[in-house]
Amino acid sequence: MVEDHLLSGRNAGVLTITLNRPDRLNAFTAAMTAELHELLRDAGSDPAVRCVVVTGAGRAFSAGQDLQDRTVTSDDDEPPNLYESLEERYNPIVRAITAMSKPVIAAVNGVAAGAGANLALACDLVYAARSAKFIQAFSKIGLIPDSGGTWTLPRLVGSARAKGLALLAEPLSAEQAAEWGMIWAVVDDDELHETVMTSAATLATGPTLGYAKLKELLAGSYGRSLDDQLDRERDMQDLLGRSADYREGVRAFFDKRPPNFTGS
Ligand code: T3D
Repeated sequence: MVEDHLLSGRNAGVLTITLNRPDRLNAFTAAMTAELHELLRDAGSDPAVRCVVVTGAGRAFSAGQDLQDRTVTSDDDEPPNLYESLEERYNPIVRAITAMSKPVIAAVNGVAAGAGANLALACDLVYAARSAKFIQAFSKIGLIPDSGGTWTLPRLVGSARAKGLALLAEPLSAEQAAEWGMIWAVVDDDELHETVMTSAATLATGPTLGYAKLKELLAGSYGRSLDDQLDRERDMQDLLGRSADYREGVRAFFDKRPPNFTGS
């Protein structure tokens, strides 16, 4: 049974998913990635979920792929099918996070290595505990950053730093990651949970439709000209200007009270 390798709980519109194999630093088995994908997909289509938090149990966020599931130690071993592993396991998770029409927060409680690091970086907001580290561990085992790493890293930190991280596979401290703009914030270890849950509560009561359109616009912006992007901002704003949340936000402003957004 994989269920206890992933814990999930919902409270006031926030779905929290906890990677829970602490003795293996929450390394991913095939069953875990399948279940994580299913949870994310379900969260995406459940209107009662308005924010998702992903975190890890124990001292790690995740050490990436479980290397004990890879039998490559003898020359006679058949190579594992990594095409299939990315196509069917990791890529769908990254797509589910980035395409989800609601915010996804990574609460990086400890070391995040390999796919563990890049799944965290695919999230919309990344908070890290001060003791956490990010490691593009791939080159140590002859691989390249996957789970979107070769796309996400240069966009977050620029090409020079992306190359350094990927080539050298050295641990990057949470503080350095925040300084480089790779993550949103670093907080003291004992404040991580509360800080993340406060943000999650804000997002879960925010204008969910607006957040969805924001994610869509930002994600697509890299491949577009400013001219094209201006047109799309115009179209999105036109749509959001007709939403219940816009009406409520403006009313609340004049009533001098907090808005009661429904996400529609
Ligand atoms: O294969 C595919 O499907 C392709 C997709 C690939 C995606 C990937 O993620 S590839 C990258 C895989 N991950 C790694 O290469 C990271 C390997 N782990 C480490 O480098 C280190 O463990 C860490 C830097 C993350 C943490 O170091 P440290 O010193 O804090 O802990 P440790 O002692 O190395 O690990 C603690 C235990 O967890 C240890 O087990 P033991 O000796 O106590 O029985 C260690 O073997 C185990 N562990 C850590 N990472 C993994 C793991 N077991 C299996 N798979 C792991 N990835």
